[in-house]
Amino acid sequence: MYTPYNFELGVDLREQITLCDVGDIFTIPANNEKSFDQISKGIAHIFSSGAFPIILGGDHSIGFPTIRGVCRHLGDLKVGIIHFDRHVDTQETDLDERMHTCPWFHATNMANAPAKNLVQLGIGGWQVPRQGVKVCRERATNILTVTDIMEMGMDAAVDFALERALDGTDCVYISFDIDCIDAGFVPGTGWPEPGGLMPREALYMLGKIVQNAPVCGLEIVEVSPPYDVSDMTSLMATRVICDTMAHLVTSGQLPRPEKAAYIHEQANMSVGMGDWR
Ligand SMILES: [Mn+2]
Repeated sequence: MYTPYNFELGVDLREQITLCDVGDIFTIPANNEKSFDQISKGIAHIFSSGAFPIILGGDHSIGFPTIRGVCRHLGDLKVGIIHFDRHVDTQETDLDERMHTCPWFHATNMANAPAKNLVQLGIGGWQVPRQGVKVCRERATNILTVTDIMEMGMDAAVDFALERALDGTDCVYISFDIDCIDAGFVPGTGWPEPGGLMPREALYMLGKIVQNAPVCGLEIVEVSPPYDVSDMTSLMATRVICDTMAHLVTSGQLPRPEKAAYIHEQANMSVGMGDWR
């Protein structure tokens, strides 16, 4: 469905960067904690190689182990998280497990990923668990609802997101839950929520953020092809991925002549993984 060329951005991905699909990380769906360790190890390996990681979920539980893999190679530097979603995903557990409602509780427990640098865009509607809202208040995360974004305007929302995510950090990780977009455009997801962002609004803000921040990774989650209609959700996710790569090219972040300065060769062993037992 896609060509490697984008007319508006003047980018041909296949000409301008080297792409590699490294395949799937081996997970055990019935064992979240073991799967988290597998994911962190995989991401740490790819991130420390100097490649720009783009991770395709999977549900949003992967947000914690992906960030943990990045943090493992940040030394004592810090990462801001920009999180597109309708849901806050900040509660400690769900049915006594760490799962799709919980990534940012655990990610922001790591010294490399402070809660004050977590920016949550598009939150709202009738599916935001109150346990998570309590955590957002306690940790003072930064939330803009769809109405906030409409009222302040997208450029101001982007400025806010960049200011908060980059305050004292060295790079920004983008976590894009497809359900941040209005359910009418993304039926192929587990928790479709009416009243979300329009596709062009999400792509506009994503593009401005990528152009103006040192982005260290992207994940796109909650795309469920079995629930999809005419592949429209998958097509939207593909745009998020391809647009991000193109904006990384136009902003000079890719290709990388050398490893980004924030990537530490040496693993920070205090960032635990492999500790599921
Ligand atoms: Mn969500």
